[in-house]
Formats: sequence, structure tokens, C-alpha cells
Amino acid sequence: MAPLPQELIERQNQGLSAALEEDFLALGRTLARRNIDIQSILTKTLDFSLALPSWGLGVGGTRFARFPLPGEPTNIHEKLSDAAVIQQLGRATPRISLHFPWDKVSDPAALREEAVAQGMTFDAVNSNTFQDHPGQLATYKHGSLSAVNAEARTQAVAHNIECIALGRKLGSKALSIWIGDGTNFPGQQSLTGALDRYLHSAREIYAALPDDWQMLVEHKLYEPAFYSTVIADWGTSILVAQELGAKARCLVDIGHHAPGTNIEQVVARLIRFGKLGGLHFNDSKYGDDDLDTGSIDPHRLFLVFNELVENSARPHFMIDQSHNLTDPIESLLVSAEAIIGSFVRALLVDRATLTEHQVDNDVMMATRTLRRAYETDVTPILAMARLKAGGAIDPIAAFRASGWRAAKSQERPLARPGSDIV
Ligand SMILES: [Mn+2]
Repeated sequence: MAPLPQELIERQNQGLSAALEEDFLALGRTLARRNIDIQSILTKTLDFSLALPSWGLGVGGTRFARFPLPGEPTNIHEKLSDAAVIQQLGRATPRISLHFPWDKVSDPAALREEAVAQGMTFDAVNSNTFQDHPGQLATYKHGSLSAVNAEARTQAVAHNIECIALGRKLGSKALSIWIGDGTNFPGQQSLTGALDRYLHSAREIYAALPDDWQMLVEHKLYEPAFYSTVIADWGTSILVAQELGAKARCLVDIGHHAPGTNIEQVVARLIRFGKLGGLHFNDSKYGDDDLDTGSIDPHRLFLVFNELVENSARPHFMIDQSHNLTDPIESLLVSAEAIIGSFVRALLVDRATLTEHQVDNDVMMATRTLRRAYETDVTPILAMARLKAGGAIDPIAAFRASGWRAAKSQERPLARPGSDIV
């Protein structure tokens, strides 16, 4: 059962479908002049999908404050319902990625049925060894998979293996591992020793990985550690993945790099060596990793998709951002549209012509070939894809018309305020 009445979406669409039809036909004629068949682009758009993060469905916060939203979800069942609303309206996010132990339930098989009943399945599962959890014996204060303390390492390995077991019951096929391990002081730990301990722990997790699973190693330059981070960059990530084996891949979170890093080139390098396993989408201006995807630098997002399309790469796609000011449902709908829009624009790149210009060293025409695709307004294709799939032509308007959040604010307890980095 989809969470919203389908006739609400149909009623909303009725008022918008004539204009969409016109815009779609006009764009079709424009693309036809460029020898692009809009119907084949539409088919590829309908085939594209990505995952939602369970932790992005509630309101996030900063280290300073968190301002709760009346009606926001407070447990995994409510998060699942909100995710299903996003999928019903946008039709591009049929999967949800869980985070343990935050989303742990006693009966994962029942949760899987609950999800399927609402049109959702589960993507990669995420372990959490960057904070202490109630009842655990060893602390992660000084590290988890790379900790000097053997008990903390053993506990972190066991937690990751438990995540695999939970994921198998949910139908997941990947384990994403991000650790907060690192140091704040030179000399605090041996840089070499920390990586050796990480590798030793990671091998134990890898050994427990089913044959049809992937282990996604996520790097992050800094935070919470501010002097050195154990898995700081894509270089460390690919070395780890190569050392572990074929099932280990790198996970690139767009916001986890030094400012100015050429992320599309990082993506291209990882694809070249068969090691790109996943992408986490968000945006940033300075050193953050939590702004809405495409809200700051949509051109960078396009250039990342240009590499993915050129190399026919389809890693695990997931949105990974935090919503402090907006309704998470609205932000996730808009972000998903920005991501698919970048994918579609990358499909419009005239690759034969681009290659010709590259061979001729015609710099201006080569870059103009990319720019032409980027500057194409693909919103009619995205809206038509949603309409064909049963979603809303204007998902935000339909969401607001549904009164979902106001209704939920009557049913759900107000989430806690305070500070919270998610
Ligand atoms: Mn991430």
C-alpha cells in the first residue's frame, strides 16, 4: 500500500499534463536536431534509481543545535513510510539504506515485508563504530577497527559482521564501512600502525562477506579526527580495496575531499581500476558534507555523471546529506531530481563529436560539446518519467497538497531537540 492516495497525485497531474506534453514535444524536436531520440533517453531515465539514507529522513543538526520538525519520523517504521512517500511522488528512490544499530529491529525479515508492502527494498547496510552504543563493553573513543585496544577492534569487527547478518535478512547486497578513526595530535598514534590494524580488522570482515556482496570502503579527509584520518583519501581507499580483494570497492562521498579536489577525476580513476563501488551524494561550499545535492555546484555533479556515463559505470548510488532547515521529504525529492538530471544531461553528451574534437586537439569545441549537454533543460524528461511511472509531475506541490506532515504531527511524538550531528 502506497502511503498517499494515488488519486491525489492524479488530480495534481491533470492540471499540469498539457503543459508538460508541450514542453516534452518541444524538447524532443530540439534533441532530434542533435540526432538524439528523446524516447530512448526517457527509457534510460526510467531505468535510473538511487537509495535514500534512513538517517536523512529525520531532521539533522549541527554540533550547536537541532531544531525538531513536528511530524518528523522518530523510528525506522516511520522513516520507511516517509521514504515510501518520496518514492511514490518521485519514482526514482525505491531503495533505503539502513544504519546500525540506529535502525536495528528484532525481526529484520518482518521489516523487509513492511518495506516491500510500501514499494521499497533495502540497499547497502551501514555499520556505526564512530560512537559508543548502550551496553557495549569497549569504547570507540580512541578508534574502532584501527584502535590500539584489541577489545575495541574485536567489538567493531563483530558489529560489522552482525550488520552483514542483518543485511542478508533485509535483502541487502553491500556493507558500507566508514570509520571515524584518526588522531588530533602528531605522535598520538603510529600512522603506519593504525592502517595495519585497520587492514587486519577489515580482512576479518571481508572473510565474513557473502560471495555476491560488496564491501564499500568510504574515505573522508577529516572530521571527527582533525590531524590524521586512517582512511583519509581515495588513495588509501583503493589500496585497502586492492589488498582485500575483488569484493572490496571504494565509496566516494562527494563531500569527503579537500576543497578543490577534482572529484570527477577521482571517479574516473576508480572506474579505470574496477574499484568504484558507490557514490554518496551531497553538496558543500567549504568543508561540510551535508548540503543538498546540486544546491551549490550542479556543474560538478554533471561532470561526475559525465565520467559515469562515458564508462557505463553504475555503482551503488545513495543520497547522504543532512536537512537542518527544510522538510527532509522535500529536500530528498529535489536532490533526487538534481542527481537524475545530471545523469540525463550526461546522456545528452555527443560522445562521437567530443572524441573527434579531442583527437583534433580542438579545445574550445571539445569543452563546448560538454557545455551544450549541461545547458540543456532536461526537466520535461524528468517530469515525464515520473508521470509514466505513476509519480507526480510536480512532486513538491503534490507533497504539500497531501497534508502528510501536518497529519503526521498529530500522530508522531515530537523528536528530541539538542545537538546532533547526523
Ligand atoms: Mn557518506
